[in-house]
Amino acid sequence: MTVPEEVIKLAEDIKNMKIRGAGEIARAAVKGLSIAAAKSEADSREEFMRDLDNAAKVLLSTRPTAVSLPNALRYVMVRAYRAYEGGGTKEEIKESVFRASDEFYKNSLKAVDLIGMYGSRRIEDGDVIMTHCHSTAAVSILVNAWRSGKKFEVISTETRPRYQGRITASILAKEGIPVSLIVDSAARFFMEHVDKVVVGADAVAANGAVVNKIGTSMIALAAHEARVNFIVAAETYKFSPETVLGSLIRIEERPADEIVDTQYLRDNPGVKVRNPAFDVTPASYVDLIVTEKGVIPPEAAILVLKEEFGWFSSVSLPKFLKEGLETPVEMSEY
Ligand code: RUB
Repeated sequence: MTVPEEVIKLAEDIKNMKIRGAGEIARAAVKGLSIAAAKSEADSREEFMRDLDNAAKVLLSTRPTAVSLPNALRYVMVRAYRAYEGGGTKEEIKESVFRASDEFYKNSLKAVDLIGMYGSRRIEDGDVIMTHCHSTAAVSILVNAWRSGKKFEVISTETRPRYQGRITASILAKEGIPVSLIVDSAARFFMEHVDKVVVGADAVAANGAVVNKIGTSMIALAAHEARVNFIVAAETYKFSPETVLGSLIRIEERPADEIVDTQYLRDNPGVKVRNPAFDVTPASYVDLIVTEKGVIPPEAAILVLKEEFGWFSSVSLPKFLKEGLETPVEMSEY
C-alpha cells in the first residue's frame, strides 16, 4: 500500500487529537487527499486511483464519530471518480482532486463564518451563555456576536478528560469576552443563571439528533429542565447521510489512560474505566441548528440531507467508502 509519509503523519495527528474538532478534521482530510495526489508515483490512472483509495482509507480509519470526515473524503473522491470514469488522464484526475480539496477547504471556512453571522443574531445583550468542549463553529457565533457590539458572558465547561473547554475559554478571553471556566459537573448548578447554551456538533442524524462531545446531552437535559434555549452550530457537512438508511453514528471510545494514569490502572485491576468521547442529544432537546444555509429546527435535518446529498442514486459511492462505512450509501451528488 503506497500511502505517503505525510498522509500517515496527518492521520496520526487526527487519531491522537493534535488535529481535533470535526471541522478541522474534515479540512485535514481533504488536505491529506491533495498530498496523496501530489505525491503519487503511479504510472497508470488505475494505480493513481488505488493510491487515492488507500490514502482515503487511512484517513477514514482515524476517528469514527465525526461525520465531517467521511463527508469531506466523499466530496473529493466522488469528483476524482467522476473524472476517472469520464476517461480523464492521470493529470486530469489529479487536477480534480486539487480543485475539489481546495473547494471543500474554502467552503468549510466560509461556512464557519456564515454560522457565526447567523448564530450571532440569536445572542442578546446581557445573555449568559454556556458552552461545552471547543467548537470552532460555536466560538464563531460567540466571537461574531461580541464583535458586533453585543455584551454577554460565557460559562465554559472544562470538558474532561481532554479539557478542550480550556481552549474555548482562552480564545474567548483573548477576544475580551468575560468567561468563567467550570467543571463539567457544575453545569446544572449554573444553569439557572444561563440564557442560552451554544455547542458544536460532530454529527447530526436524519432525525435531528446531535452527536457532540461527551456531556453535551447532560447539559441539554439540564437546559431543557430549566427552559434554556439549546443552540447547535453545525455545518451541513456534519449531517450524516448514512443515518437516512438506518445506520447509527458510531460513538468513539477512547483509551482509559485519558481518564486515569497507568499506575492507577495497574494498582486497581478490578476497576474498569470507560471513556466514550461523544454522546447523543435527542432532537427534542435541541431548539435550533445553525448551519451555513440558515437556521433550522432539528426536525428539518432530513431536508438538509436531501438537499446536500439526495437519496436517489445515479453514481455509486467510491469503493473505499463502501468498504469503510457500515452501510453503503448510494448518492447522486455531493
Ligand atoms: C470536539 C467536539 C466539537 C465538535 C465541533 O471533539 O466535540 O464540539 O467537533 O467542533 P474532539 P467544530 O475534541 O474529541 O475532536 O465546530 O470545531 O467542528
